[in-house]
Amino acid sequence: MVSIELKGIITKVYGRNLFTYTLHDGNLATEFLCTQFFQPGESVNVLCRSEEKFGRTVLIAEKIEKCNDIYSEIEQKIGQNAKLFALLSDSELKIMGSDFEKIARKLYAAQQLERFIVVKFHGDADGISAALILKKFLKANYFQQNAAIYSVGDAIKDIEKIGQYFRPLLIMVDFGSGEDSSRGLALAKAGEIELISIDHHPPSEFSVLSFALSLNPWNAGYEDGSKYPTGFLCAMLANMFGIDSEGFEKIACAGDKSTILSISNEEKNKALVLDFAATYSGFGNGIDFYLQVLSKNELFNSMLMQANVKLEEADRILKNNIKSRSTQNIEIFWFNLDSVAEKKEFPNKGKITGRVFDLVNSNKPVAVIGISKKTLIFRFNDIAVSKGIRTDEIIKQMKNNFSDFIENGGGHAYAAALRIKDPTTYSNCLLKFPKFQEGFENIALEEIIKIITAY
Ligand SMILES: [Mn+2]
Repeated sequence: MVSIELKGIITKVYGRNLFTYTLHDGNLATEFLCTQFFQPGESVNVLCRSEEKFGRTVLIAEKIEKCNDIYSEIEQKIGQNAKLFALLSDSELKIMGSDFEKIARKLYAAQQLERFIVVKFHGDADGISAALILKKFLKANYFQQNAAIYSVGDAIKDIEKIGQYFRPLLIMVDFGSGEDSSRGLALAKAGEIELISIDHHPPSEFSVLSFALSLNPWNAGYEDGSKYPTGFLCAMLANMFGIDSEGFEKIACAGDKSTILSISNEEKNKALVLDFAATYSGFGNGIDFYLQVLSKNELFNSMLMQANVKLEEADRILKNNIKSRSTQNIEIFWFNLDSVAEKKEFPNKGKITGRVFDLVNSNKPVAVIGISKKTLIFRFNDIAVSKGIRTDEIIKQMKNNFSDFIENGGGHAYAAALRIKDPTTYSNCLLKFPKFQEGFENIALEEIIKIITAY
């Protein structure tokens, strides 16, 4: 009789009275049988004997006991064993090489250890494309996140649902980096959910504290990290595993208007259809729906047609409603979003603001502001940004000047959004500033124009 000693993490268990376990020791996964019950994720020491059973050799535990938690040790060993391809040496993101490698090794180990992995992806063309690329090499539960913010409510739901699994891993794709997500993130972390961020939105110092790892070009000191969409980052990650991203990163670029890759009309249409489909798709939707949309010709074409009809309708209303003011430094355009945008309908406020931007953009500095009762949306051109007139800067100043009325806000240098509270609900404020009766959005607009023209 041969005795074998094993030490590692239990990754799988099934059976009833006689349990079949899979144990990973960092190099190998081994199966053994045992009558005692242990949870997946537990660190154990096992002494097994090998026996001929059911026509094959099986290992049966003679002695088994829990040992000190050796999870990190095993995770590291497995991660080191991952066979990865190096990032392309001519890649612009080469200086992020070690960030890519750390994430790749962590994901590989998580997968080998059968951890419970959840991928939450932003519900737009970039977020969806990124998740579709991840799905090619990462077995996980994929859920759509419609808001760009990871709220306290999101965190509590996650702790309730996924916190019960052993070492749950939550990957935030294309959202959750802003300061407005920091409280939700801190809560999820405290709830023992390990958090990974793959994103290209400027990260706030408070959010970063909650991430075990993050893959974000801003962290590597790029002046404009936003121009590398999340789908592009995921494609590079896939390549490290030798997986072909099949061009989804181009759809991501089309969706986020990034010019780092050349984009065909077909890819633009795909991005449009994904944005269209995501608008109508409920919270918590999985990812398979989008694969169907992209692969079924008739469905795809019908959605493309409807999206274009909606955009043309929006253009018609917008053309007569754009107001503008020119100064020496910049041309400012604004328009009322509420006249076009309908709740939960395509195009959403961000997309509409993008349309107006395309209509008025020129080779001079241009700032476009979409105004609605609760939200202000900004889209500035790169000439404005190069002069330091950045949407994220405007938002920072607005947060300072009107801290009582700004609910949250954030975004990239070229595009950002600000949510405002209704000041008419503050009676004190109305006494102090009777002008607020006319609507805060107008006062906010005046203030923003003041800030922009001061540059
Ligand atoms: Mn994006």
